[in-house]
Formats: sequence, structure tokens, C-alpha cells
Amino acid sequence: MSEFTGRPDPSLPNAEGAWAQQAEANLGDRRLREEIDRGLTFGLEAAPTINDRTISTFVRGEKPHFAGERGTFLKCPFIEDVNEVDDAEVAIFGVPLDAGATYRPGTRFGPQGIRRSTNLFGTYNYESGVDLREQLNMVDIGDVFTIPGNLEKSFDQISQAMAHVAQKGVMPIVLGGDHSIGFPTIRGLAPYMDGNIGIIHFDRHVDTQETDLDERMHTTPWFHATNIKNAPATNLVQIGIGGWQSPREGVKVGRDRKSTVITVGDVERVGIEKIAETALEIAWKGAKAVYLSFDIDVIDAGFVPGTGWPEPGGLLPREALNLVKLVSEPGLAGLEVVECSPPYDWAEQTALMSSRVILDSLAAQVRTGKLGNKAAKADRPAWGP
Ligand SMILES: [Mn+2]
Repeated sequence: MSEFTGRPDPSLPNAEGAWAQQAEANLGDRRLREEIDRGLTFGLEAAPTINDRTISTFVRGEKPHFAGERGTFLKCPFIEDVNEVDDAEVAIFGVPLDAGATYRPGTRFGPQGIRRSTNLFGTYNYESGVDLREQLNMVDIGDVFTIPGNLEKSFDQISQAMAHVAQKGVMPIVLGGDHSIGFPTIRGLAPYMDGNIGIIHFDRHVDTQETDLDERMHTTPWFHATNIKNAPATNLVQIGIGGWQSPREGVKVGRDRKSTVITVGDVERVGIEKIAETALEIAWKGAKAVYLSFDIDVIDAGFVPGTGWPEPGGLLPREALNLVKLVSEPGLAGLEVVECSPPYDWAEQTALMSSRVILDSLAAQVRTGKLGNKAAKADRPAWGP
């Protein structure tokens, strides 16, 4: 083997291969180490179960490749140092994860698909008379560093991220991700609630069984979330349930734990106002806060093709958005939109609908004065009062 000269040695049959093998050693890694240091400072150290301590809780560098795109939700300001998130009133973050999907994958691209779809929207909404740029101190703090192929480690990262935002008194808005994240988001949030937390859950599926395919999957979040002491199943309201994909073991759990199931037929028969009123009554009963978990597949599959378990016969977009508005009006502790799978999407329909759920919920809360009350103090690009 010849010495490394900076030039391929033509006497070797693998001249280029041999040269490149040596050349890599001369490249150095100063900028990578800086990037990792910055990631650990601005994105927090990872959950204790993560062995590789160069990994952060929030993505701040190159990896993982499916996460961390810097285009923000609605082009709102980005906060690089998540330690400074307490300067905001609302923090958006992505949870790129599809390891919990039991059929179609692709929700690891959900956060970037949803963010990109918001390029279509302005910050002003006509019917609600709200301009988020002027009225809401909202920031995007990037994506959680999930671990592909390991749900439990990903759950630990998600709970840690959620807890970080919640403990700063900031309202989290989560861009999923498959629905398995409903458990770790509640697990991160619940300890910071001053009492019980109710859950309003939009979905075609109950998602209440203990395991699926031997693991906690996207069919199981509410079994585990309602095991958390201050997130009782009696405060869980599930709207839009029905069809051919609600496993019987999950139905049994809901019956035993006395959660409330409302079908699409119920919505049609009773009307949106009465259903929203009922849902709020149950979710808020003896609770200090309510969390909204919105599975985009609750909307008829014809409008949202890009999702993990499409189920025909769901809510119409108009019904769903009106319900979201009504249940958001009294204020939310947080909101997640899950199961948007851009690889299965067509013309960004599903991503656009996912964005609308978030935007309409925020507008409703600004309009009722539940949001829009906290001005930025730090010297940074900011929205809001
Ligand atoms: Mn679902």
C-alpha cells in the first residue's frame, strides 16, 4: 500500500477506491462536532433511554434525514434554542414517526408535508376575523428526534419534548406522526396539568386496545393514556367512530372504562352544535384542561387519501372543521393532528386538511380570548400582540 499522496496511484487496479479510502481521513469533523454541540444545547439532551448521547430531543442538525426541515408552519418564526420557548404562547413541533403504523406507513413525512401545505395559507381568516400574525405569539420549534424502528425510545423522546414545552407554560401543537404518539404526548403533558385532563378524540377508530401485533401501536394510544392517573377514560370523548376497522378488543376496553363514543351517524342525527356541547360537557367534567387529538382519517376517505387506515363514510370536512371550532372555543391544553401520510396523499389534500384543523382551532381560541394574550419579550422575530 502506497502512502497517501493526495492523488490516486495509477499503478493500483483500485486507484480511485484506494485514494478515496485514505482521503476521508483528511476531511476533519469540526463543523459536525459544532453541529452536535449546538444540537445538545439548543435541542436538549435526549431521553435517558437513548444510548447515543450525540442525539438531541429536538432535531437541530442533519439527522434523522426525514425530519428537521426548516420551513416553518405558516412561515411563523422559528426558535432554534428550545430553552427559549417560554417566550412564546403556542409552540408547534413535528413528530415524524410511522413505526406505530399497522397498515400504510409514511407519517414520518407528516410534519414536513403539513408545514409545506401551509405555504398555501395566509395568516388572516375571513370568517373568524382573526389574523394570527398580528394576534398570536406562535413559534415553530422543529421536529422531535424520533428513533426509527424503536417505538418505546421514540415515545420517551416525544414525552420529554412535550414535557419541556408544557412545563414552560406554552401550548403545544403537535404535527404527527402516526397515532401511537397520543400516549407519549399525554404522558408528557399530564404531569403539568393542575388536575384532570379530558381528551376529545376525533377518529374513525377507537384506538383503545392494549397491544396490536404484540406492541403498543397506533391502534393503542388511549388504553395507555387513560391509565395515567389524571387522564381518566371517563373524560375521553371519541367522535366519528365507525366502519370496519374498530377492533372488538378496543371496543370492550371503552365499554369497561366508560369512555364516550359518538358515531358519524350521531353527528348527522343530532347536529354539530349539540354534539360539540355534549363532548365539551364530558371532557371538561371535573377536569382542569382538555386536549384535542385529531386523527385526519375521521374525515371521509374521499377527502383525505393520504392516511394510514382510510375508512370511508367519515365526517365531511365542513362538519369536522365546525366541530373543531366549537370544541376549541373554551380553550385547549394542546392539540395534535395525526395520521397524515404524504406518500399516499394526492395534491396535498390530506396535508391541507390537517393544517386547517390546526388553523381553525387556533383562530377559535384567539376569537374567544383563550389565546392571544402573551406578547414576546425576547429580541427575536415574533408574531402576536
Ligand atoms: Mn384512525
